Amino acid sequence: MERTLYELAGKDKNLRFSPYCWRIRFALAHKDLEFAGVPWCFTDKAMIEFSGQGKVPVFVDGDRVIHESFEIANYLEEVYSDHPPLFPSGSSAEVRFINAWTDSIINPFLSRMVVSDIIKILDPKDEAYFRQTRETFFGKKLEEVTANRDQTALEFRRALAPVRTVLKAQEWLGGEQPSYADYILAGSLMWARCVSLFEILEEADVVAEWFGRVRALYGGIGENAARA
Ligand SMILES: N[C@@H](CCC(=O)N[C@@H](CS)C(=O)NCC(=O)O)C(=O)O
Repeated sequence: MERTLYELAGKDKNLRFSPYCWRIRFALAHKDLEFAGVPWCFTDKAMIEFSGQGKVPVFVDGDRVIHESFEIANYLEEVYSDHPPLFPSGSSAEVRFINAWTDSIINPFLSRMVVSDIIKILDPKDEAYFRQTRETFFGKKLEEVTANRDQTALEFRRALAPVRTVLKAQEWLGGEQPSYADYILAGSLMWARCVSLFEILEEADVVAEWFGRVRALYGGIGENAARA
């Protein structure tokens, strides 16, 4: 069966940088499922019109079309139940919290550190759209949003305290093996890593060490990913 993942890309079509698409990249690798990754730009709305909405990831599996990363992960778990589990406890219910925490706390921190770098890696056709929508959202210029990023990085690292606590007790957020919980947070960190050279984590941090372990999984798909 043919599987396709529509993924956000920059002017370099190999540079795939959406946090939500990275979650699904890792999830598909975990399940050992082959797929074609189709590069998509913010202004390519018509390309994914068939999904009934305007955001990626969009995952097509034969005649099934799914959007929303968490829904895609649930779909993969249900349909490919004989492949390694993304939710080893048998339910995605608790992981929904990590998804919500990452989206509502971690992603805004990351955005305040790297949003002005994103515009530099975009396909030129996306630049005006990105600047206009994001500057309306923040109520200021992108460059002003990241102006205090050294300070933001300190606050961000403090916000990772619960992750640090867990990783001091176990190797992965999923326990003894990586699970979708790992891919949620690592997907967001991949976003920052792919678009910016700004150091969001200190090297000696257990979170940085864990992120290195996630990047090394599945032949190093994270480690070897195209970067700015
Ligand atoms: N809750 C969605 C979020 C998807 C999302 O926001 N995707 C961004 C790319 S990172 C997007 O497609 N944005 C389109 C736009 O801003 O026009 C998920 O988890 O899949």
